[in-house]
Amino acid sequence: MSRIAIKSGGPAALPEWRAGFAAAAPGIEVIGWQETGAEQAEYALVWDPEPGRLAAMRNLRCVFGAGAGVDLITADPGFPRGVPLVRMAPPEAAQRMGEYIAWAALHLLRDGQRIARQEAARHWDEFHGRCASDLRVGVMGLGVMGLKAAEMLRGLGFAVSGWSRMRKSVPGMDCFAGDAELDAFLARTDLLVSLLPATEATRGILSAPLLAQLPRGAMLVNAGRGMHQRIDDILATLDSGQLSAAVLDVFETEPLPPDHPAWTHPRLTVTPHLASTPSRPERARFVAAQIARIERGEAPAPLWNPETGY
Ligand code: NDP
Ligand code: OXD
Repeated sequence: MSRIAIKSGGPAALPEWRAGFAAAAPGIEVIGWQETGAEQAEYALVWDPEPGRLAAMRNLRCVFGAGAGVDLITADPGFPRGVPLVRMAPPEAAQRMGEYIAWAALHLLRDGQRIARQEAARHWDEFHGRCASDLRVGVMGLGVMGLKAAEMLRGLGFAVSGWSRMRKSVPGMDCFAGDAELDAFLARTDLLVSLLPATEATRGILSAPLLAQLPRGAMLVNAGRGMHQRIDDILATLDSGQLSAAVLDVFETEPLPPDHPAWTHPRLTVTPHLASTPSRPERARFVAAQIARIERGEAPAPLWNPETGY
């Protein structure tokens, strides 16, 4: 029997993890992070392990990130580099992200904040806005999440382009690549969607100089990481009208402090890091399938790449 030690959701989440693994792979024993035997487990499923803790697990064969972004795991200077690190990627994760991005894009397109304000004031004003095909969406990051979001946005009729590190070829979509093509990508983007991973190259990328390259009145959605955005720049750019509206799901400090000005900005919609969290049974099924691959001698996927940092 294999053992998996879990640090995700705290002790209260353990019964659900246990039920998920019992259904997906009864041969895997689930051990809480603080329970006896956790240090001896062959597998770990973690969101934010304490520094040094994974390195102390001598039988460790594979680490599973509880999320797609594994930055809180790799931030540990003692992270055991020789052990494979698998990012969380059940099919439901990309689907959920696509749904969130589609919701955010439609919310911005149809001015959901104005609708909510009018409703609160019982004010009947039949305003009319743009159509999806009028809006050029640019997706930064064309990985598991970005490609699915782009596909779903195109299905809704948005004109979508994308930007990634290495060039992609996606039928029906203009694909830009690398720093050299960032300006051209931004210049044709009315709605910028950021689904980048947290790396040193992407830290603070959503700051005033980049936002200034968008057409005036452009809109922004960030569901990548809070470290990508300079929130003061975003608020100032909303005030100046360079950005007309934004939806942010992620923040440098989470939970966002109650007195943070982002909560009350009239053209900013804040969501509490909920863009895509697959259920525990969905994640248990995905991890169980990866463990089965490992135990058959096959490589799990998708693996975090220490060379690129994502
Ligand atoms: P992937 O690793 O699959 O994709 C990352 C994409 O970003 C790739 O297309 C990559 O380019 C591109 N990229 C990376 N660095 C650069 C760079 N310097 N310049 C241009 N492009 C770059 O990640 P996922 O799609 O699975 O997830 C993306 C992020 O979304 C996660 O890291 C996480 O932070 C966030 N996330 C947030 C969630 C939420 O609930 N808010 C839920 C899930 C994920 P290339 O293709 O060339 O390698
Ligand atoms: C993730 C997240 O990376 O939820 O999966 O942020």
